[in-house]
Amino acid sequence: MGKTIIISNRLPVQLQISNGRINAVPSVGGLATGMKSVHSGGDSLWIGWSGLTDEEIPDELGDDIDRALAEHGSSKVKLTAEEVDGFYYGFSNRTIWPLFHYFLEYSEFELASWNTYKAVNQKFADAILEKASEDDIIWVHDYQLMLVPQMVREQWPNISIGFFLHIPFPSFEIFRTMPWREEVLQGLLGSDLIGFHTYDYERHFLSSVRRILGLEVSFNDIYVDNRVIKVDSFPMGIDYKKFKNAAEEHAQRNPDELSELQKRLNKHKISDPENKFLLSIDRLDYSKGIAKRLYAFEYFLNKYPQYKEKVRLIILAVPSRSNVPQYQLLKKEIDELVGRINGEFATVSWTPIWYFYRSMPFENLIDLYTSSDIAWLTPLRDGMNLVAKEYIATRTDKTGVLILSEMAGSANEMNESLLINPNNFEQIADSLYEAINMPKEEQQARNGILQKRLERYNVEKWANDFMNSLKEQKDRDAANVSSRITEPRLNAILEDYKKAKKRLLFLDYDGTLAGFHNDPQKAGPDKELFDLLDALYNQQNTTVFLISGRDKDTFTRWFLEKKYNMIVEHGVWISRNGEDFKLLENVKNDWMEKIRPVLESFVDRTPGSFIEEKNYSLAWHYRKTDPDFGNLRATELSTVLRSLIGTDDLSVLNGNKVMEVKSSNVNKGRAAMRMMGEDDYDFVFAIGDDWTDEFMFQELPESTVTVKVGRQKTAAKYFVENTRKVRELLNSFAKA
Ligand code: GDG
Repeated sequence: MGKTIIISNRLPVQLQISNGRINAVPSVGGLATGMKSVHSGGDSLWIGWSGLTDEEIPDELGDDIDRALAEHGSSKVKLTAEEVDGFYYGFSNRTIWPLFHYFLEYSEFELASWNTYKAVNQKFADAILEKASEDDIIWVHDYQLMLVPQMVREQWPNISIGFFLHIPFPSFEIFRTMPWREEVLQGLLGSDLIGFHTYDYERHFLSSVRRILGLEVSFNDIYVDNRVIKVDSFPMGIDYKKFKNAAEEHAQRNPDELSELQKRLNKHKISDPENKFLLSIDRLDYSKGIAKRLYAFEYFLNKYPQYKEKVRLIILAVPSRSNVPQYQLLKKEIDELVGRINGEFATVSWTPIWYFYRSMPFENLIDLYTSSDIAWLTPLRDGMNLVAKEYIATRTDKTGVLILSEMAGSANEMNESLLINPNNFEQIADSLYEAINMPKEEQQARNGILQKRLERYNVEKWANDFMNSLKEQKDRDAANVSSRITEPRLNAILEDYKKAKKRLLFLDYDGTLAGFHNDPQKAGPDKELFDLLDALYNQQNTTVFLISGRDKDTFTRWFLEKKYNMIVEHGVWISRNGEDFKLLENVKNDWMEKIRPVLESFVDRTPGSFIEEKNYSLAWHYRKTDPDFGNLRATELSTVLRSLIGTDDLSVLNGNKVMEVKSSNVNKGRAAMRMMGEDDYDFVFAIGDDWTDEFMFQELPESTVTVKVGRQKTAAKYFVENTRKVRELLNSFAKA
């Protein structure tokens, strides 16, 4: 087992240079704490940017910095000021951050910063390739590094990579506006496991993967060529004990041990015990909805004037990204709003808002959490929001009310709080009223449940769950790989092939010999395929059948003059040596008149779908429809058809983006078995990609070499990844 490598934009330590000496101080942020169980001992390495640009690091201190970082299991990626500008302040925070938080109007699509983002992601990937090895486990964090997984995968195909996104993943409608959406998705798909805070972000991501890349998704697995990528939600928790213990310790302090801030807070409490403190803590970021909260506070004071002089709003806005223009504008807006509201409502003995624009030490954070009767957190969008969880963890006597925006990821797990829509001032004002008047018992009942949950699913559990899931995914992959046609396995198959006296091959066409096309008529054979089939067809002692669900007219056009053996419409028709197609099965088609109008009504209601009419079957194709809508309609159609056909001799086949109605006595397995019975074959081979090919895999005898194209569940013995690999395999037969 290798090491664990963690990669994030920033390292979990801060560098301080004083008097030419370097000091590395561990950061106290949630991520750094959460990763403690993963990043410990000598078995892990954290790679990230140190926070100092190349220009800020004196040449002579380079080695000292590396040594200081190494003491904390960290290693730095060097970035110039220009790179930080384009990569961090540019693409990360002026494109991805606003877009992923639904602030479309703030998103800038600048080619130059995208290029810097790519180049810097490559630097991070290179740092991994330099410091890690292929048997290590890599965990990449957050939106600044979305291209890193694929960059590493290209060099190390078998490496285990997990990615966690700490911010929301937006709906497809938002994500699709980004010019480089394909590259970003491809970058992420270099991972084995992709984690999000909530199921909503997960399904938005899967929807983009299907719609933008057209990839096959089954539940939360994505199939990409030879890999299966798992997508899951892991709601991040907090270091519960740390906050609980700090609050307990805080409660036991002597008055003279209290911080200045706490002393001041207490003074106000004592002078007016009825007065309620409302607390708002966030980084100063437009996604946090601070300005809107101020407007809502004004609305509340007007709606419930009896609370003038009875409530006080404490706002801690932590400076953030202050060289991005949007943040400067926001700061100005908030400064002015606080001034205006205080000006409007203040009395000689009361200032409604206390506003702090700074970062406070941990101790003061605890002062604020423990002193506030209500935590009022109303982000417009927030990946998770840890402040909400921290507030609850510090409420040692279980009192206190949390008012939380339903747009925060944490709202999913904090149902016992008062959930609000941050745009609904009426609801917010009423929730503040409810919070102020909530009986103590009710507060304690709600918080008791919340605390239990937060204590159990803490940040350590979050990190361990993610790592375990990543390891499981690798094991699952290894188990799957056991059915891959490896070099030795191929050699063994080829030996049998050569030794055989009579060989019989069944080759499915669409998705096997040729890739899919939105218009099935355009997916015709190419020169390379003809050459391959000619070579097989001309081989001694070899009978080759193209076996397909296609109609006979198309195959007549494509292949008849080649004289290949063909079975079409799943086994209704057969043609050998260039003869016209003959019926292989006795089938009826008088049912079509009844079923066609049903399919037509589905075509009318499902844009992009169409009917393919064959002699003895009707197929409803939906490859070109919206994937979710298509699947929904397919399920609906399946139910309608099943109730219609009842006990008739018809069956409904669910193929790859096609649903086909046909006689139930026809399928590829039955047809293949009939061909087998015609001679004494000692090497039988069947290959196909779709559900309809499973009939062959199931019905042909055990000794058959059955091969599935793709990684879906199958009765076949082996799999190959894609049509290119199919052709390689058949080429090796042709040369045997
Ligand atoms: C991103 C996502 C997601 C705040 N002020 C001070 C201070 N803090 C600490 C809090 C808390 C953290 O900062 C803030 O975390 P949040 O989760 O609330 O928000 P973001 O910084 O936007 O984090 C977010 C998170 O990543 C994790 O995945 O939840 O949605 O946006 O821990 O305690 N700490 C100190 N002084 C302060 O003034 N010491």
